[in-house]
Amino acid sequence: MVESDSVAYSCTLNMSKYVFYYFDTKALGESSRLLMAYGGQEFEDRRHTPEEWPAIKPKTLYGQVPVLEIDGKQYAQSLAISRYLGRKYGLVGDTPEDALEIDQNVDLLNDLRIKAAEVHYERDENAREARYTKYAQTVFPDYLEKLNAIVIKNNGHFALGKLTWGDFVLAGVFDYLKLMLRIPDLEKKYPAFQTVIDKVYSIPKVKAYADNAPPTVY
Ligand SMILES: N[C@@H](CCC(=O)N[C@@H](CS)C(=O)NCC(=O)O)C(=O)O
Repeated sequence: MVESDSVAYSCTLNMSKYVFYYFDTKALGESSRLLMAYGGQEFEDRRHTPEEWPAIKPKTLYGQVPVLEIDGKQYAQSLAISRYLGRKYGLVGDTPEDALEIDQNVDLLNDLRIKAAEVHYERDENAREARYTKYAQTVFPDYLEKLNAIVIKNNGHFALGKLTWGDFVLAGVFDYLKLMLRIPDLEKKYPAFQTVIDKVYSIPKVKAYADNAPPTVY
């Protein structure tokens, strides 16, 4: 391969166009945004307003966001997208069992997220408050204790004792979890979680993205 060929090849490799569709929140979208920042992947960060959403929804793959569009093809499901980016950037460990360990921990966190969402998005106020009281006494503490133990065992990471895409999922969804769990000082109650968040946000490319991202509550 002559030098001019190799330049043309590397340009072709880097030319994929990434567009990320989500709302103007971190919630289920931030882990993928953080991972793209980590990987140095330029992406168009489309943040839809609730008013725009009804017109966008039918054009998305499964009627939901986040969606990552790569060269015009859409991919859905927040964790699948983050796992894909993790694999792309060498953040899935070295063996299938490593990848399994990350997946199991991410799925545990996602189970908690789904339980919290069951409460948060319940429209009937009485049902919502009754379920919150029940889950806050039993379900939430049990998940939080397990997740906390995982991070302590992994030296301030979410799996494998080192940086993986799981760390980005925990860091990205944390503010959303705090809101839905109604625990604004969650990181004070479980300082291990803050360690994961700090490790992710102190990576220079991630920090540069976060410093320039629109501020959002969750
Ligand atoms: N399992 C999906 C859930 C996606 C999801 O619930 N997206 C919400 C926003 S967080 C959404 O698109 N809501 C608008 C709607 O369903 O119309 C994922 O992880 O990506």
